[in-house]
Amino acid sequence: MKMTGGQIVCESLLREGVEVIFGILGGAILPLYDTLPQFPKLRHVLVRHEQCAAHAADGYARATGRVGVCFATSGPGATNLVTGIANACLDSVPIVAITGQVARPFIGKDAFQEVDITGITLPITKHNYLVPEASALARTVKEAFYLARTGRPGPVLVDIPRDVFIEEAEFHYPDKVDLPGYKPILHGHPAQIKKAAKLINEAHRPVIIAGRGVVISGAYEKLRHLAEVAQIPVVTTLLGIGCFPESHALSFGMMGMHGMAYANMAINNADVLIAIGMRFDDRATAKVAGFAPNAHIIHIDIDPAEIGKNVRVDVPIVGDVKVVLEELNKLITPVERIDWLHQLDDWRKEHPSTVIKDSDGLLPQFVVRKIYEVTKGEATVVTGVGQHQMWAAQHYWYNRPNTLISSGGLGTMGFGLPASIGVKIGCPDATVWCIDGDGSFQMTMHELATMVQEKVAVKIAIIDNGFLGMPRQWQELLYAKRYVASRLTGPDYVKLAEAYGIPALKVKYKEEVMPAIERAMAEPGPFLIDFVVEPEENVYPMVPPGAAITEVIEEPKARPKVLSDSDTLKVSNI
Ligand SMILES: Cc1ncc(C[n+]2csc(CCOP(=O)(O)OP(=O)(O)O)c2C)c(N)n1
Repeated sequence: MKMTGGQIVCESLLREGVEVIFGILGGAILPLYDTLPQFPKLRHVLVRHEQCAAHAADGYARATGRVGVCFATSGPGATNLVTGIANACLDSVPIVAITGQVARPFIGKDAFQEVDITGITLPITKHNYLVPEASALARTVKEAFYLARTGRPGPVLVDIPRDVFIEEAEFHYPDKVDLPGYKPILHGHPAQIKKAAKLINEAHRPVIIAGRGVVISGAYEKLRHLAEVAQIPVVTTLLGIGCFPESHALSFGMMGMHGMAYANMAINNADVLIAIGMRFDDRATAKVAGFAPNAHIIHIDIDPAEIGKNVRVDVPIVGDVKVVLEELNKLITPVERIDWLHQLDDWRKEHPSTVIKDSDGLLPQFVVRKIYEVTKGEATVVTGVGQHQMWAAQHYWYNRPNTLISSGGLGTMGFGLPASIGVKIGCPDATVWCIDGDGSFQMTMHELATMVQEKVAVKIAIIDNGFLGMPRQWQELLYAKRYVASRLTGPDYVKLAEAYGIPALKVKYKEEVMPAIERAMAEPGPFLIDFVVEPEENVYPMVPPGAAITEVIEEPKARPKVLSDSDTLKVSNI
């Protein structure tokens, strides 16, 4: 059957099970938009900035486990996607970005709105394509989705010249892809799995570090089996949060720069570390030289490029986490580890890390905890980047995968609001809270309009400290309180929300917190709360940059009045 290029793209998207596209139109991609009404099963969500189309597709993909899709026109539309694509790349999120390009005769002529988007996105996509003719479209879309979701997932960009959308070609959707150079390894090497099992069975102080790979491969049950049978404590990376229930007795919280002190101590004292679907990011490991000095390290990851990249590994296992754990679990002997688990519990008591101190003022941690209480831990929390992101990770406890959705690798301020739109559209029955910083929110707050137009019932909590808080904290602790360019004003967020048609409240006092959250929950549509919190509250524990994972600054008993360069770092070795 003959179809136009635009029709082929839409039909191919339907064949891939796509239901939602986030995007903004423009000249080069108009012919594709013109065909959309012929495909009513494809819902198009008009965002207000293409970066947010990519973030919404990203949030949708993380929350649903499906591939997120975004559209943008050539030139500025395509370049606006770049941050969102890089964000998805660093967090291994499967998205397919379709961009319009200038028509073929204009390519290379610096035509109006021409940029080399395949060149620009080469290092931040898993793969990208410039499609030369309509007859190549179906195969290309098929490959793009296959590449995005298989192996280590990631973003794929398909750039399509305007005249290719108009050109006609025979439509044939391939059953399978033929990519000879691309064969993700799913099964771990049996000899390596045996070695790993021996190490685990002989270990005295083993620790599991679980990362986003566990979430991606859906290996929660296998992970839980391993932990329970071998009685191994589980710590997670930021993006691994929720892959192991945080209410479980073997859960020892998030590790790393703002992780639980006791999680870092567990790692430092481990004799065997089982790192599963994580990549030893520097925010997780802190100074590599001081990382787990006494441990044999087993590293299971689907991407061979991650093995040995950041830390030395004794037993590398390349494969899909779920498939490898299935095999590994067969070789694990049940054991009791009373001493090790007691020791960890003692450390947890000595360094509790999530106690919220008494304060007359409104503390951000208190706000997060109250959202946890009102939502009974059942919400999906989406964050921006900064202190509030860490408080959302520390003070809300997650028992299900994909319930904390946050920008880990790229650390993209502005991710929260658009990603929460994608999450809510992907999971309409979920209660979705966007816990955002006032700085992060101001980067993408125009997406309130998208929320209203598309009737997306996200609840928004702005942790309004009047600062770009995380760099301010660094300035306080590392730059003797020289607050250069970190003070931040903002609009009246209540009036702003109301101008968009969203009901909103400002909260300044502790007593107002619960009623406001309850009011937001009772509202059928979106709701915004501006929580005006203590401006100079810090995130603890904190491993200062350059320090080892156990060189932790814990919550000080009292804030020093004046900090000088020499006494800024009160680091204690734990
Ligand atoms: C796009 C982008 N620009 C700059 C930064 C550097 N940065 C990290 S956190 C932060 C401040 C975040 O402020 P806010 O959203 O208000 O959150 P808070 O730390 O106050 O909770 C900045 C500027 C970043 N991560 N992303």
